[in-house]
Amino acid sequence: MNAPAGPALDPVRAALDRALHALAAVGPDLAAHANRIGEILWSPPRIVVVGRLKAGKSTLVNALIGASVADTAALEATAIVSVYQDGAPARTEAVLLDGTRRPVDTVRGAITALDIAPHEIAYLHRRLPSAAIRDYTLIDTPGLATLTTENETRTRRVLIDGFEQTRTASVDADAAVFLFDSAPRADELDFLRHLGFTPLTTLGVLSRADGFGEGALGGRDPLEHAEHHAATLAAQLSETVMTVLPIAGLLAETSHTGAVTEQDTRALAALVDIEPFDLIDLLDSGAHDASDGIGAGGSVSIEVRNRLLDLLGEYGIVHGRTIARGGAAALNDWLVARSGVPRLRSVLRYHLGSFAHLHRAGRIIGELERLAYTHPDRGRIRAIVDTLRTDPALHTVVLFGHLKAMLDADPTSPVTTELRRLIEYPHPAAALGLPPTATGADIRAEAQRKLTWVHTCALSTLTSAEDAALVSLIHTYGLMLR
Ligand SMILES: Nc1nc2c(ncn2[C@@H]2O[C@H](COP(=O)(O)OP(=O)(O)O)[C@@H](O)[C@H]2O)c(=O)[nH]1
Ligand SMILES: [Mg+2]
Repeated sequence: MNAPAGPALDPVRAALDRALHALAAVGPDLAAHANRIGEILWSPPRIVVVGRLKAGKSTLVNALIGASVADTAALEATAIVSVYQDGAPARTEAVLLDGTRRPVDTVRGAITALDIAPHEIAYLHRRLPSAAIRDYTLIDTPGLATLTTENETRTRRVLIDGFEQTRTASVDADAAVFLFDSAPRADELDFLRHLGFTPLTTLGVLSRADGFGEGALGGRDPLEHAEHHAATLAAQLSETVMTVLPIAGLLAETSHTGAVTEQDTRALAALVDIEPFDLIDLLDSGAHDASDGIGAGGSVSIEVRNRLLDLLGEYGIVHGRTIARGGAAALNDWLVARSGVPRLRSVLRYHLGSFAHLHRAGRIIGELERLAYTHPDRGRIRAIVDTLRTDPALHTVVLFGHLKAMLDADPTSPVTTELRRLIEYPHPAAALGLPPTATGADIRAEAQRKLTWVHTCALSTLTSAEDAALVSLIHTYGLMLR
């Protein structure tokens, strides 16, 4: 295993790495397995972007990567799952259904020609030298309930069917970003449940926030309105997503790919004196339609107006005019701030990212357990897995595995709620549902009370998932008592 040199390993990785070394020492064929599993350990967690066609998935992927690499136009390419991974040189391979890989031509990130039928392609593996995807690999999907049912089949094949069959094809994702406008529909939530993520590894994104509610020209600021709506949705969907963030994907893509020029900014600033009604006329006069409406302010050509609309949308034009007086850099800063991406990045990195790491550690334990069932040397492998599962460093990973099993078996059980809180909050007081002011004595008393409760639950469990979870909970509260 090629462990990267550098800062000390985090304890979870160190424990997994020890287990893989122990596995490799058992026999030559197990060394190959250890290397294969090690690839999961040493590559960043994988975050899949899901949602309806035109929800804004590829736009958001472009914004996060900081370059227009994900197609938002060519239908052919949008119908395929794309995996974006940090790496140099920039290159794209088509991974076919039978596992073979074929190079695909690109020019500055964009696919120029795809001479393979989309139905033969499992996914496109794209490598780009980009610091933005160093911490996590992004997976863009065609979306569900799309134009054709074929697209949906392809998404399902990689995300759901492929889940069981192609664990080693490294398409397995560790967390999901789920995009929707207004509110997610029943079929979308159903699809999401099939992906098998937990609320801790699923982030909701309310997309197109710049056009939310009455839009840019309405009485209420759409971003502020979207913020409010996102908070309501987060509360309603708390059993599905960790939170919901509003994102203006278009503003995000434009600002993060550096598409705005000084010339654009001057053209925008020139609109600053146009009266609101005239501006509405100007923007409404059939965008992208060269036949009418130069307009209202008289100060902008159809071409310029269309370019500004493509870059900024109505919201960016209406509200960015005064900012534009300060120049392109000021406009770009404003767009970044309004896009919602800085907060999204921070959630991806510190919240979703940390739970994605837990998920990935669980995947590695799952791989080892599969070997412990199937390999002739199962006794020695079983011992390695047992050592790993009882390692204190992996305690949260083990609890996370129980949470996943309980979400399947009995999502509304109080045991499920308990597991989620223990994983979500590292500090004992919060993990027990106590206020931060709780004293050591309060914590011990609460842990004792929970321990009694768990023992009562254990007398009448409903599922084997619950049986197993309770054993771990008894251990957890026991540790807190000490
Ligand atoms: N105004 C606005 N347009 C957006 C936003 N996100 C995406 N779009 C536009 O919606 C269209 C579809 O977006 P795309 O990212 O291809 O959707 P996908 O099918 O989910 O990948 C594109 O023309 C985008 O420019 C947004 O936040 N605001
Ligand atoms: Mg797309």
